[in-house]
Amino acid sequence: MLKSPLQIARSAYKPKMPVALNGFVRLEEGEKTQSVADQEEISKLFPNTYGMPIIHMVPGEKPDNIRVNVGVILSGGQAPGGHNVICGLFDGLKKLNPENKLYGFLGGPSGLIEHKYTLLTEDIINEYRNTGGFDIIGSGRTKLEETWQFDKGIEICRELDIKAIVIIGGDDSNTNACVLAEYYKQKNVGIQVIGCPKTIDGDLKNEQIETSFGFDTACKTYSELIGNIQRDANSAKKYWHFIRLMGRSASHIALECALQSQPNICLISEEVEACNYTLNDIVDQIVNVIVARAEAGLNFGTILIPEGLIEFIPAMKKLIQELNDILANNEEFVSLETNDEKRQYVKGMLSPDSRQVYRDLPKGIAMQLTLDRDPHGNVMVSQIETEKLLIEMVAKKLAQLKGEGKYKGKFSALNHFFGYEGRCAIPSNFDADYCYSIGITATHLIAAGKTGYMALVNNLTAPAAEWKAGGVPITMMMNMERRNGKLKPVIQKALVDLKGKPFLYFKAHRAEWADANTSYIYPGPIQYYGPSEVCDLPTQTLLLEKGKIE
Ligand code: FBP
Repeated sequence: MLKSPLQIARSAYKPKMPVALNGFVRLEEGEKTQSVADQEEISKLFPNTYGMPIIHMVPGEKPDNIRVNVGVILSGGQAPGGHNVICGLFDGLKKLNPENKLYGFLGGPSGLIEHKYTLLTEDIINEYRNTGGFDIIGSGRTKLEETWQFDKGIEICRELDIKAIVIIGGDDSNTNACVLAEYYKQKNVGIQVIGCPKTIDGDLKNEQIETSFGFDTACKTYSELIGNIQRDANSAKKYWHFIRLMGRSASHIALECALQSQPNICLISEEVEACNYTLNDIVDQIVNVIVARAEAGLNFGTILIPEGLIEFIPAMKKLIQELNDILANNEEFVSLETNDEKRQYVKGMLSPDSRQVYRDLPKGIAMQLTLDRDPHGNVMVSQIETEKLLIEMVAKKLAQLKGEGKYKGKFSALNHFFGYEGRCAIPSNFDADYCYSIGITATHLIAAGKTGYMALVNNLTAPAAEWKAGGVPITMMMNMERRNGKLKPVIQKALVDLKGKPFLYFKAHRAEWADANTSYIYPGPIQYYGPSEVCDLPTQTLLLEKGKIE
């Protein structure tokens, strides 16, 4: 594989690890656990994996000969550090017994069902240490939810003598991991399933899981780009930059980037929903800042827009919910040939309020909401160009104000979308260290015979040596939610907490960032070498949440 000088240097980087993971571990079990909500339903659906205790790992002795083959799956969107989870798994397994084998299922969960796999060797692993991307085995979004799929998994595990499957994924993929673990335990087939918390979106977190991996690197990458744009804006002083940021649902990425770069405006979807804002309210808020800055002679600025915004505007949310219910397994809809027929069909089925909202949307956006769903039934928000929609609406409103003599500035806007630019970046030290530790932790859970657990590494604002490792039962994170028109057990998504410190810090400062000549911060690129306070810094979100900064 061709490598840049930085990649060559990074292959030799030795991830820092919690002291407890340097040698072998002993598992200490805490109290029995409960799901975050809907305990009765979840406990009935997961009779074999519900209520297990949280696990803490402390230094211990080498366990007796653990001979175990493991299969690993990368699931969902790429996130920096995924390769290091696999490297940690590989090293951990070989340390337990050099005969242990690690198989990678290719192309995501479908690799398990279709029996597409590769044996991961030392040479392959060494090529991928501390690199971004998921290309070592590829990823995919196939949903594991049907028993025939689980049974295909049993077949291949028997053939390869695999005793444990590790699923590296976000909330949906770890929900699958939990369902699979329950099924295999119920069938008593001797296959353990362990999950690992991945997603750049940062929404797979809770009291135990402090952050998902990849969030750190992705936010630092986007913040560098936002900082560069801000410096350009402040130099040329002629453009308003509308920057949409990835994050399917929650606004953690937008918020973290705002904390790192201090833009003039950052929209937070969760606030939009809580305040019941309409699209017009949002446009008015943006226009107010643009007009105020124009009065001070500042016809430029930056606006961060979370990718999931559209789904959080209450009227849009209702519309999407209705669309999901109408479209779920709807063969009549699928049989319609043209987009116009589909639009007419959908319109006829919507409630009067939602029909009005649907009618008012630009055709392209209405069609995106109608047609594109991922395998989990989610609207593919990364395809919806909210930043362009907002530019159009803001320009219209400003033109109207100009006509009324209430705005004398010049509005020239540029749109950007940062998503794929950050998902495969070379992992920051934080993600490289965190992911490797997650991989090692997963091997210890496997060695101890655990199933239905997510590998846990926390205390992440301390130096890596002081991080703590363990496991958390996946059922503990679950609640019942409506998906594809049906109530399903799923891991509860962590949205931005409007009472949480990161949002409150942002709220306390945003007026000053909006008005000022410039409050911009230019974070610059991720640093891989140099002083620890520059290279190992966790996100502002984590530092604020843990009270490390005020
Ligand atoms: P995961 O939740 O699977 O980690 O994916 C996150 C994400 O990057 C979202 O931010 C984005 O909306 C989505 O994936 C894009 O999906 P795709 O890669 O299929 O375009």
